[in-house]
Amino acid sequence: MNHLPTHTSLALFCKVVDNYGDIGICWRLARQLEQEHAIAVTLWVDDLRSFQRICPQVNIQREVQQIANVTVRHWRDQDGVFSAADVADIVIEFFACDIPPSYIAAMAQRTPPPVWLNLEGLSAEEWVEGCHTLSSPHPQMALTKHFFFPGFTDKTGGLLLESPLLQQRAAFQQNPAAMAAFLGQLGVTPGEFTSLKVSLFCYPEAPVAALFDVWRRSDAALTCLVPEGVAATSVEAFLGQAAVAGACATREALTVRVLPFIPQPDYDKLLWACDLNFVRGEDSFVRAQWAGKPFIWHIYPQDKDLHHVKLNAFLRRYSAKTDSLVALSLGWNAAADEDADFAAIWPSFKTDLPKIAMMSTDWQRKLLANGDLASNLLKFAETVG
Ligand code: TRH
Repeated sequence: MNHLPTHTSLALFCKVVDNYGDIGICWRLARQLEQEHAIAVTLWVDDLRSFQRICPQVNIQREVQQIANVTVRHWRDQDGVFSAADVADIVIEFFACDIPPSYIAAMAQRTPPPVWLNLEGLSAEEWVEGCHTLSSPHPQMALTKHFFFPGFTDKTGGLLLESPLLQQRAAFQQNPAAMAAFLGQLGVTPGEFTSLKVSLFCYPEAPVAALFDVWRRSDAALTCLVPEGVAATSVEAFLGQAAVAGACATREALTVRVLPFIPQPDYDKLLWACDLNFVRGEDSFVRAQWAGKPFIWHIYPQDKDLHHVKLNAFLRRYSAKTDSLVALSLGWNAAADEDADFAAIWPSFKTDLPKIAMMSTDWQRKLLANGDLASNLLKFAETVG
């Protein structure tokens, strides 16, 4: 086994393809590597504006800035010129993004060459275990890249989890006054606090209007908290006004309240404070699993419905025995054989909520046994020479 140098440096390249997930994951990983493993991290980001939405300290005008002890560099283009001295001990490209050619050439000139990893997207599919840590030699240069896959088993890299997160969550959830104060700052009233609280984060295709119809006719009050810009068409139709932060309306049993898009740590608190979370993509999906609350996943849509395969792979691992959860998940993602009948699915799902909450705790125990992604990644980097 090789050893990483005492003051290990790491460059993480992040291209923001769409939305906030890519930068959300990279920023989380960068902070954790710095804070918990004393790694000198440089995060290269092409889209500072998206980064600023989840991390308000970002100054979109600056080429280089320090945030939470991480060096953040604006990755403008592929034309940068680099020498071996610029190259970090560990180089990570997120989700197969192309790092600048001159940086790769400088990597080949460095002695020793850096550990080069491609951090892949999360999937519960079985093939992931076979591809995790596979190597790919560069066709021309004396460099080898390794694939590193997050995942749900001990044959993958695990999931991102900061060491203090679960303790912070438990302290927050055991303190109803803190939860009420947090939601109060977002405009939630004491009456809404005692209703069934549901956070809603999804892609535009989600059948939000259909679910709103069912929730309106519920026998108990339900408050849906939705960040500004999410499911805007259905939210506006329900509100009868623009879905700007602070907008709110109650119709029959359902209150819909629009929240501002909040910084990442606050988004965790929102997940911890709600009784049910609708999440999407990768990062909020993982955070919902650490929140220990029931959640429904809206998966990022892919061509030829490839995402349905991924959704089913996850459901098989997570919830195969809870029919209402499977039915709601498939219906929410338009992945069922027939059109989903939410009026039938919702009541049984609601009845199953306590059982699903207990299942979340068991699930967490399984995930914890896999270790966390940042630690697993560094352990692997030590073995690569
Ligand atoms: O933004 P997303 O749709 O990202 C997705 C996925 O990462 C997907 O895998 C990728 O291929 C695609 O983009 C292009 O959803 P995700 O992954 O949940 O990321 C959202 C981030 O935004 C997450 O870090 C949580 C954060 N967030 C806040 O910080 N504040 C908020 O108010 C909300 C709603 C989210």
